[in-house]
Amino acid sequence: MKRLLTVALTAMLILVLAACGGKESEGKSSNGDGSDAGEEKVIRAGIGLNDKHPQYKGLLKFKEIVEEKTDGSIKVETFHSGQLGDDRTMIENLQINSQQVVIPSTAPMANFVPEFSVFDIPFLFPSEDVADQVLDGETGQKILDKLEGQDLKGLAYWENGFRDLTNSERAVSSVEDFKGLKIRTMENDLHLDAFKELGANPTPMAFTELFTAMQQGTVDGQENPYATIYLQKFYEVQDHVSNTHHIYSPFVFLMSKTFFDNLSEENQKIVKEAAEEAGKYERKLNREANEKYLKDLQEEGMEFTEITDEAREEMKKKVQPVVDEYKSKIGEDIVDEVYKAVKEASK
Ligand code: KDG
Repeated sequence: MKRLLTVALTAMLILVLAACGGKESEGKSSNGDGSDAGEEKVIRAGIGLNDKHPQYKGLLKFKEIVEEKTDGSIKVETFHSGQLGDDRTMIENLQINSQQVVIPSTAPMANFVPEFSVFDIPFLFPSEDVADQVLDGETGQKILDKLEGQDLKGLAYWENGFRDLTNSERAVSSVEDFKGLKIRTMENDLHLDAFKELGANPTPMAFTELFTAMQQGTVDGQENPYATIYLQKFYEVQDHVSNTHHIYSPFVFLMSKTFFDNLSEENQKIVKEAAEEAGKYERKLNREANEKYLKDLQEEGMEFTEITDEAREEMKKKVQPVVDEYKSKIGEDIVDEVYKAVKEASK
């Protein structure tokens, strides 16, 4: 009798262990039958911007679609304002699957996949429409695919937008006015070198540290789209805004590759399509926001300086040596391919 009991207990133990062990490492779906049925999964999704920003509204849309289409078997927990860390930290969280989604700008992504800097070449995209065509096209996908080697899955491109300069020192209307301005840039060498070439004194810094740095005067200024400048209340610590539109910043919707690979094909399709659909929604909200907020910034007392086409052309010429230098660092082929795609899409 005792022997029988031992055998039964051992068998049950093996069964339980097999069931637990398989959950994480087995790859495609835990039930081995291609479905995740009965298995609840949680996506922890974090961003750097606050809950007023179109990026967060887009994330709530992603949550809504995923939870609806999976009948709640995949839950999405959302965190804003850098609650899970700055962009670099959150990207590293994805690599160890302690977080499952983050949506950073392409600029900090270049520290993980250098080719992402191609999208941060100053004055590359003439419009949002051209950017959409290139990013959602073959070239955009080719660069997303390079993330696999970093244990990251790129599911879609969202929009941060055209970046404009603000500062607390003086109105900036030409290259000369950049001279000696202490500008915070994102953690991206191309951004840093471009602002150095313009004569400014740039500092790379995480977004989570930016407001305090401006408040304490550690930096004189920064550059972001109007929606971010307004919704993050930068007008409380900045006096001047110029429509430099010097770089179009895409966001990249990233997922942990381990988490993605552990989903059934059906759920992989759902999260991919949800990221794309919510991305289109976010872009629309973001463009309406950027339209609206320049006026609101002026109502909050910021002085707006219109950059003339000549002055913008002067800036473009001034940073060209840096762009030429980065062509080889990013990869000649991919840079040529993106310029060709921009030309094509601009027709
Ligand atoms: O959530 C995204 C932000 O963390 C960041 O990418 C915003 O454009 C940005 C910046 O200036 O850091």
